[in-house]
Amino acid sequence: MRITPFAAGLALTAVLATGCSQPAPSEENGGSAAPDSSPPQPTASPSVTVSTFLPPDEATGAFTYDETAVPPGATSDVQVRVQDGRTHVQFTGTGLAADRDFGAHVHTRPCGEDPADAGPHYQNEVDPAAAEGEPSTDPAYANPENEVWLDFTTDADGNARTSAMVDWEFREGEARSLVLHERHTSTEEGEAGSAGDRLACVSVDF
Ligand SMILES: [Cu+2]
Repeated sequence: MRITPFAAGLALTAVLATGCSQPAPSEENGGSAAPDSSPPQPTASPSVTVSTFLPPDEATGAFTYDETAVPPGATSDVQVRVQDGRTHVQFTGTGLAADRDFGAHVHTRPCGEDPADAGPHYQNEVDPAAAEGEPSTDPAYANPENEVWLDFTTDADGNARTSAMVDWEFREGEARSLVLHERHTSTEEGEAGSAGDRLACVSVDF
């Protein structure tokens, strides 16, 4: 059987109909037909670490030390993107305690069964006064420009997304975890950078 002009016309109509099933720009923009004026997205693709929090005796990548604040099964998605000498870190959590404040920082060592295993905060310029067991509390060094702070508050469903941007890059192999703490991070002299107990930890090779 040969394809009649009529049949070809039907086929073309079907293709056009399929094309029209894509969301029209006016739907995406909430009814406005104005062109999208946002700048182009960065081309550097992020490195992504997705983990599920588990108790220390079962965990490999993501440890919970407080199962009320971070129940087993809660998830972590950490995305890191480096561009033009700047580093952008984004954390997305699900299944966490609802409507709760958390402190969060990038730490130097991988997580372990002991919350202390993650070591101190990663600092771009390392505080010369800090020592093993005596973390930096000098606001000149323990601040969100010299460290990566990702403090957040969960919503009513226990979800959160937070991000930070610093104008430097991690030294390779020296930033190995993201630690979640019991409260938002202090900025005061003598306790800058402290955020209470370590509730959970995600190993990330930043
Ligand atoms: Cu911390």
